[in-house]
Amino acid sequence: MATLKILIFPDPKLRTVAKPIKDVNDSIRKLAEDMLETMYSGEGIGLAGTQVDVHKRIIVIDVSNEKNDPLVLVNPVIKEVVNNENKAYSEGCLSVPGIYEELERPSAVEVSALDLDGKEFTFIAEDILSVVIQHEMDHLEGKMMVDFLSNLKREMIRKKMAKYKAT
Ligand code: QAP
Ligand code: CO
Repeated sequence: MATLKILIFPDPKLRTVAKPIKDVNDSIRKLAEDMLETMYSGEGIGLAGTQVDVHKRIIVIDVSNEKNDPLVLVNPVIKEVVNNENKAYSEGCLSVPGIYEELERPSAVEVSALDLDGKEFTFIAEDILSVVIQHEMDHLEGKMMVDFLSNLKREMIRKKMAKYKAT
């Protein structure tokens, strides 16, 4: 296993739209392992390929308290917003370290994806899992949580990140 370098906002590479994975092979399984290790070592609960400069449609998540329940989604799709009620969550991002902002998103979504055997599975995600999946799927579209904030807030975060990078 290996930890991967995480791109930090406003790196333009974070704006890349990720490509579908055609074949879930050993190199994808290795990538998933490395992404999980990178996420765990950064004390994250979600990470998208985009964030480690691999522009393929893969995300890894673990919202368990014990950090022993990894979830890998290949080519994830939101099939349906199950609950049109929006819910506010304080979101963070490994690509925007030290910043947490309250955002509103649909509170439940039906998701389908491939697992690491290339098999399709479908489930309903609620609560924090729903938020993290939507957040990580935005990364695959080159979209980030800072895009939902005011220009002023985004500019402040840009300055903080310049300082962070200098450390
Ligand atoms: C997305 O983000 C998420 O600032 C995943 O200093 C997070 O794992 C969606 C992290 C929360 C909804 C709620 C952030 C680690 C991890 C930081 C993460 C930091 C260290 C963020
Ligand atoms: Co993020």
